[in-house]
Amino acid sequence: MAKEKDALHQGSLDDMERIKEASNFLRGTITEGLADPITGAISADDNKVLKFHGSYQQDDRDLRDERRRQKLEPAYQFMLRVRVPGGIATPEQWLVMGELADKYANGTIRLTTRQAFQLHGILKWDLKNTIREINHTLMDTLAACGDVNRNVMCNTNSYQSAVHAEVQKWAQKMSDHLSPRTGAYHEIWLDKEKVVDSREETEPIYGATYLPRKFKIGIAVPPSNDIDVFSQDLGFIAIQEANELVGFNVSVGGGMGMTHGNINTYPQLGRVIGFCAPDQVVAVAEQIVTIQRDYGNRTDRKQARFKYTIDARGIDWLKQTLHERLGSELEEAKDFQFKNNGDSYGWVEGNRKWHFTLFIENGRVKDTEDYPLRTGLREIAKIHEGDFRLTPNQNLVIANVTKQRKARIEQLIQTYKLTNGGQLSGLRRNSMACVALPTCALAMAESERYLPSLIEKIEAILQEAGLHQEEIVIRMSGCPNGCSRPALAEIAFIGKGPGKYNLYLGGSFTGERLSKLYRENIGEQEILATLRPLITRYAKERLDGEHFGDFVIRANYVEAVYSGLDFHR
Ligand code: SRM
Ligand code: SF4
Repeated sequence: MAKEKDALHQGSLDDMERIKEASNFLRGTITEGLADPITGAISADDNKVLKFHGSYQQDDRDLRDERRRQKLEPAYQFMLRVRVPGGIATPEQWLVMGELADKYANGTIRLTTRQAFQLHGILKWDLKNTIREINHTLMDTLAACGDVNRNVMCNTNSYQSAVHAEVQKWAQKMSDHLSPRTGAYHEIWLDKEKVVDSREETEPIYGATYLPRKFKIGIAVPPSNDIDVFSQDLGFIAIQEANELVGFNVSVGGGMGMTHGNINTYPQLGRVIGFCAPDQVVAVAEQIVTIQRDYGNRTDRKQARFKYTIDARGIDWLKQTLHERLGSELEEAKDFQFKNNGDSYGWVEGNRKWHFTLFIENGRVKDTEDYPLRTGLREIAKIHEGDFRLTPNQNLVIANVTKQRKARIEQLIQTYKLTNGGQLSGLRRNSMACVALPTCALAMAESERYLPSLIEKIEAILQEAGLHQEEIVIRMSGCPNGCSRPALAEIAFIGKGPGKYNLYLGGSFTGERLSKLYRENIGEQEILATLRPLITRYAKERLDGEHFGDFVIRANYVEAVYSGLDFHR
């Protein structure tokens, strides 16, 4: 243990550290808990270990009061997150996710803000079968959650150029390299025999107590910052010269989470510390992860993310430690330019194939009476010979469609009236909301179920101002954990209580600046009354090409924030 660590992190270890240590490389007593017929839940400790296996125990919060009245235990159910590195899934995998959603979950598929699948509402008795069936499709849920490296994000458009495709491969390599090595997953879910005595098991990168906190990596390919590279603990920015990938700028210490009222917690932007060649990228990732493993705060989980490790010790300390561990120095960072952090919709041609990006409101794939989205996508998956790409903005690309197959897919898009982003307002096209109620245990307010109707009301204001097609990034999170990355949005809402939100303004269209608190604890009427004059003035006074987030700063509504340390000032 390093000396500096002792000096900075006094106090007893967080209870989660005990749980990890006692779990015997993520086994805990999950198997026993799953077999217990008395309750639909598992123990509190196992629930924490279960996260490393990609699942959270939840209860339907819509039913909580009624069940309490009836003296029943909460309606326990499990959320399952399926890792999809870089967001690429085959049509077969898509079809299986749909089948599992019907068979075991709530009939919907959720595309997440980190390009993964989620199923909600799985009962304890069905969890094992669901994971097994996911495994049969060559996907897994290991390390989708927990104190490990999560789903590695990557620009979805690997068809755009050879560089995009190469970058995707590095994302996969990093993901594989940083996957936990424990046999627990196979033993618990796949009934695999113990290949080694679990007492002799090792985790070469993580060790027995894994990381102090979750860890996130993403690779952006400019000019698109679709993965919000500066929100990642570790971000890579692909640098091209003469259409060749020459390497990556390395960004460290981004993160979105905070706690209301606790100014020691804050969203932070990643900082670019240098440049590495492509074949160094896995080593850089490993060393950064081990630095966080060794120096991250294990006494206080609210201070345990990598951003706080860096902010406590300084960026120069990090660079020096990284250089020592790598045995070489990063080169000076290279120039790059981002143009946006959203998706563009509709058909594009690339690499002699066609690709259709479909807007999926808040990533929820379900059928409603007037919008049979799930059925439409299922019918497409049945005939699709390419693949599906889950975007970092909760949308979907029907990718790698041959010229011959395009007409049939287009016909299905028309038959099921699958919404082409182009028909929507610029605000909706750039919107994201986290899951929140009824499944998220941490939600303080609605998000996914509310943002669409709020946008409708803001759209009316935009329409009056002649700005219906203006691209504005709007995001909502049901609590300050920031799962929809609201601190990077031009207009952001963070849940404070039922029907009440803090309104933040001033993020940039490219995801390179944090937003700032503008109004606290306001409901819908006040939200609309607050936004109306801003939007009207923006329509009249904006400069040529000026984005809304830039305008609210120039017009002095909020200050520009480039460091999380200034977020609460
Ligand atoms: Fe998240 C916790 C959903 C992306 C920051 N997040 C949760 C939990 C598991 C709630 C819980 O701990 O009980 C939510 C489950 C809700 C549900 O019912 O499904 C949840 N997070 C999600 C997803 C599904 C939101 C979505 O609408 O897509 C995203 C899944 C991503 C994935 O596939 O891996 C999701 N979460 C994010 C992001 C965005 C990102 O990673 O790009 C963030 C902000 C970036 C970051 O990590 O700093 C994020 N989630 C959090 C945090 C705050 C962490 C912190 O630093 O304080 C928590 C709470 C925690 O970890 O204690 C959290
Ligand atoms: Fe839940 Fe909060 Fe994340 Fe929304 S931001 S999914 S409410 S933890």
